Amino acid sequence: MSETTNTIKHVASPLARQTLQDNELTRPVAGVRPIRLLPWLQVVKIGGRAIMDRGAAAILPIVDEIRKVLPEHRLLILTGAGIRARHLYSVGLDLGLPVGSLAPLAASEAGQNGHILASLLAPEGVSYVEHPTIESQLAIHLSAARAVVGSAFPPYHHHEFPHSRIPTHRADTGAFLLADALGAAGLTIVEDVDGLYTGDPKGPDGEKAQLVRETTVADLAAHQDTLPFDRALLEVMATARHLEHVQIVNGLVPGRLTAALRGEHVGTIIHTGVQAV
Ligand code: GWN
Ligand code: ATP
Repeated sequence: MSETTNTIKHVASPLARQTLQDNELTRPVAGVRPIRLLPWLQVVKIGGRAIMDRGAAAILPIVDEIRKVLPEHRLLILTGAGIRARHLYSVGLDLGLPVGSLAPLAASEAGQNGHILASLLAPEGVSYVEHPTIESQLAIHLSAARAVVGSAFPPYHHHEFPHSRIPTHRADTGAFLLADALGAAGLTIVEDVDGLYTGDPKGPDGEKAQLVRETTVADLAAHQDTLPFDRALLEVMATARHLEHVQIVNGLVPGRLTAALRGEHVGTIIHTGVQAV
């Protein structure tokens, strides 16, 4: 063996000699808070079913609102999948397709909604950017434009967890994972209701449902009723690294998104499990 080979074989690394399974051992190296990649970024998730499926009546006012806030904020706007994905789930499930086949098909519907929204914002210099571009070239795109649009759906594809027949990691979860990974300044989830209620306000007992102005992810873990977002969002919020809260707002009420981006409390604020590490 030559000297050179020996040197290469003995690359010094504090993690080389220990299992990566033991948090106690890895903490000195892995326990530091990650850096914020884009600390000035505001992420906005636009509901597929709540906003995009309603067509012009809901989309055009939101486009107008986004246009007006562009001088104040740099935005990553992410769209959900909506009704076409639900139709796809029902056809796919009827045919027995596995969840890993349904996930990318549903994701493509979120992308389509993003393309629609980006087209309407094109005069402002806004474009749809692909998943790989978000991954590696978001900074340069946001240096050229005040905002870009992308798909909120996380590209788990055939890696989607098989514990449910319907993909568990959908657009709300994808938007949060991305915003937290980027170390963004905030995430606003735009729905068609004023926020999170004690039960579905549009359900059979809707009139009994009360708006929850502020809550924590820990309290919501015990919430047995339906939610206006993917349940998996609670899991990822519990392990957040940067985002201290998200706000859910009603995108059908003009001005709510603008107010939320300015830090006003106009919907439901959910505090995450973020803590100093
Ligand atoms: O197609 O609308 O990105 O940004 O999860 O993968 O299923 O793809 O499988 O860069 O990589 O349909 O083709 O499609 O929505 O996701 O994109 O137009 O490989 O720009 O090619 O991670 O957009 O698309 O659906 O987001 O959510 O070509 Mo689409 Mo989506 Mo485009 Mo993307 Mo998936 Mo790519 Mo991807 Mo696939
Ligand atoms: P996607 O982007 O994935 O297409 P979305 O975010 O547009 O979805 P939905 O998944 O339809 O929207 O979620 C919003 C709906 O959730 C509301 O219109 C409301 O009827 C329903 N909902 C269910 N439970 C609740 C709850 N506890 N509080 C508020 N809304 C609820």
